[in-house]
Amino acid sequence: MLRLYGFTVSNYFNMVKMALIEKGIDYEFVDTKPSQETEFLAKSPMGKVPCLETAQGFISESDVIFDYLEDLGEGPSLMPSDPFEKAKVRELIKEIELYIELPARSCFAEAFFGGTVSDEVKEKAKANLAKGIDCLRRNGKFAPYVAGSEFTYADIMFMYAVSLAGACAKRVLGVNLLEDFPEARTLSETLAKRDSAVKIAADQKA
Ligand SMILES: N[C@@H](CCC(=O)N[C@@H](CS)C(=O)NCC(=O)O)C(=O)O
Repeated sequence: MLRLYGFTVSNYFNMVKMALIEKGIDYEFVDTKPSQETEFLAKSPMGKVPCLETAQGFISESDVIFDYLEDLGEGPSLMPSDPFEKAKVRELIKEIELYIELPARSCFAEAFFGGTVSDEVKEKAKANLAKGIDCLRRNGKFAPYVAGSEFTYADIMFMYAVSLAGACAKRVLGVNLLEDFPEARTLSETLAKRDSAVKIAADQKA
């Protein structure tokens, strides 16, 4: 059986967990924090979570794990089969991670962990987040899902990256990221009602 390493408040862990639940793939949860210990680095080369243990070895990086799960061919497909549409899903995943999740993450220490970040970092994050949100506004379809009419891995990335970025931006930057973006707010609400998201939220609370 697959084993998923991570912890319940990690947004990336929850992305992979959502994919597994949506596809109905059984897995074992291994409660694990990121670590630079040699033993964990042998499993996850950057010491990050999530990582997935398979019969053949470990895989890290959430979008790569998505591709692996899809290639297993189990459960409903969360990726279009058309090469162009597939590329558009991957494009959105990458844009949301690089241009929304990561700039927000630079302020996570202050938003969620009782630390502080410099004004310089905040200014940079604010400018980059504005660009990332504009990119999503231009490239997202919201019809009703982010890549079009079907629920895909891009929605999973959207669900756990944009919501956390929004919470972080509100706390640290005093910015309402989705203020002028009703399509994104509606999608967030729709996704939060999925059985998988409800279960993940309950596990997080517990
Ligand atoms: N690009 C990675 C990011 C994973 C990530 O940043 N995970 C966080 C937890 S939410 C982590 O392990 N942070 C520890 C670190 O950066 O060393 C992925 O797609 O899985």
